Amino acid sequence: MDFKRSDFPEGFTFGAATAAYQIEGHKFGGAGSTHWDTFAATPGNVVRAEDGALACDHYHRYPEDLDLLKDAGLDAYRFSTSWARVMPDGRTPNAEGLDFYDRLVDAMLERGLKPFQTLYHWELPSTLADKGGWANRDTCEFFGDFTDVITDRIGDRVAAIATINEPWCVAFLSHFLGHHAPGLRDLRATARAMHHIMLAHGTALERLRAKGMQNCGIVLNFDHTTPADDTPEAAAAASLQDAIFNRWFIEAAAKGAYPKEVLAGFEPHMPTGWQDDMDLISQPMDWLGVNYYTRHRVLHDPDSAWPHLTSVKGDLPTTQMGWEIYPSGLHHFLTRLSRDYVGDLPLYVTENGMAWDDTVENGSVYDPERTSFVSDHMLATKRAIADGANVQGFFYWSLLDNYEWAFGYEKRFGIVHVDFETLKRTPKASYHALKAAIAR
Ligand code: IFM
Repeated sequence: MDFKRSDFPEGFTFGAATAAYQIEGHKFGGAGSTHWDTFAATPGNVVRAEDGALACDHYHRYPEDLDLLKDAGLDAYRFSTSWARVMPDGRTPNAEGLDFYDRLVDAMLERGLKPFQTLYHWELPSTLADKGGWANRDTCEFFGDFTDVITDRIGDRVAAIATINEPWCVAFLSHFLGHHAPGLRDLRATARAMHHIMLAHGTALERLRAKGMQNCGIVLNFDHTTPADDTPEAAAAASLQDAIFNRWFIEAAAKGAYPKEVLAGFEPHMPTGWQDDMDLISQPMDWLGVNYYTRHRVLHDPDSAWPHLTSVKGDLPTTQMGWEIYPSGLHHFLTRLSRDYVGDLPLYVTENGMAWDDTVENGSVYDPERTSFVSDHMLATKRAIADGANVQGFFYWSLLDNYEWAFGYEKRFGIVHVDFETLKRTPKASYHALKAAIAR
C-alpha cells in the first residue's frame, strides 16, 4: 500500500466493518425472522434464494474474527446490533440476543478494539415489515424502543453509535427500485420511507441523548454523479440524481430541509405533517459516517417514470459488482460535506471497499486489485484531510466475505476470505498489506 499510519493525524482510527445479518447466522440465538428472510424466500429476489441463516457463523466464531481484527493492528470494529435478534417480533426483548451483544462488546474491549455500533443495518423484524415497515410511521417509535433496550445493555461500553446505515438503500433502493427488501416499486411507499427513515434517526438520537449518550451519528452513502454528455438535459438529470442520492439525507440531518427538486416528485405522497418532524431529524450529531464506493454517469430519460433518469456505462475499470473504481469521488464527498454541510464535525469513512472473484490457491488469496483499491482510497482521504476535511477514521468494508444481499454469497468484499462450505477464514494478501501499512 502507498500509505502508512503516520501519514494520518494522531489518533486516526483504522477499522473494518460488517453488519449483523450479513455475517452472524440469523438462525441462532432466538433471532426472529427479518424482512430479508422473507424477501430471499420469494423466488427471483436473491441469487440462488440465499439468505443469512448461517452466513459466516460469526455468532459462534466471533472470537476468531475479532482476533483477525486485532492481529491486523486495527483500532476499531464497526458492527451492527440486529433488531430482530434483540427483539425477535420487533417489540419483545430476547435475553439470548442481548447476551450475545454483551459478550461481543466485551470481547472487543478485551482485544483493545473500539466498538463502533450501528443500530440499524437492515435487520427489520418481519412482524414490523408485515405492518408496512418503513412506510408505517409506527416503525420509528418502535425503533426508538429498540434503541433503548440495546443501549441499556451495551451503551456503557460502545465507543460510537450510528443510528441508521445508508438510508438511501433503506428507502429508495428498497421501495422505488425494488432491489432490496421489501422489494417494492412504489412511489408512495418510497416517499414515506424516505421520510420515516430520517424520523427513525431523529427518534433514536433523542432516546440516546436522554440516556446521556455521546458520540452519536448517522452513516450515509454517497455516489459520485456526473452527466454522461454535454447537454443541459444530462446536467439537469445529474443534478436531480445527486439531490435524491447525495443531498436528501444530509440536508435533512444538517439543515432540517429536503431538496426542493426531489420534494416536487414526492410531495403528493409524503406523510401528513412531515414538516413538523424536521427539528427532531436535524438535532446536532457528534460525527457523520461516509460510505463511498463508486460513481455513476446519468442521462435524462423522458420515456421512463419520474425521476426520468438512466445510467450510462462508464469507461473506468470496474469491480466484481460492475462498479467503476473512482477514488477521487471520495475526496469530492469528504471535502464537499465539510464545506457545504458539516464544517468541522468529525467525519469517518465508515465503508469503502471492493468485491472481487477471489479464490484460495495453495492456502493464499492473491488480490492485488483490492490492495490498490484501498491504497488509492486512503490516499484520496489523506488529500481530503490536507484540504481541510476533519476525517478521523477509515473502515474497510468488509472484514469478511459475506452475504451481499440480493447477490447472495457471490460477491466477495472481504480482506478475509470465507469458504462458505467449511466457514474457514483465510486472510487475503490485501489483509496483510493493510496490516503492514498501518504498522508503519
Ligand atoms: O454490503 C453492503 C453493506 O451492507 C452496505 N454498504 C454497501 C456494501 C456493499 O454493497
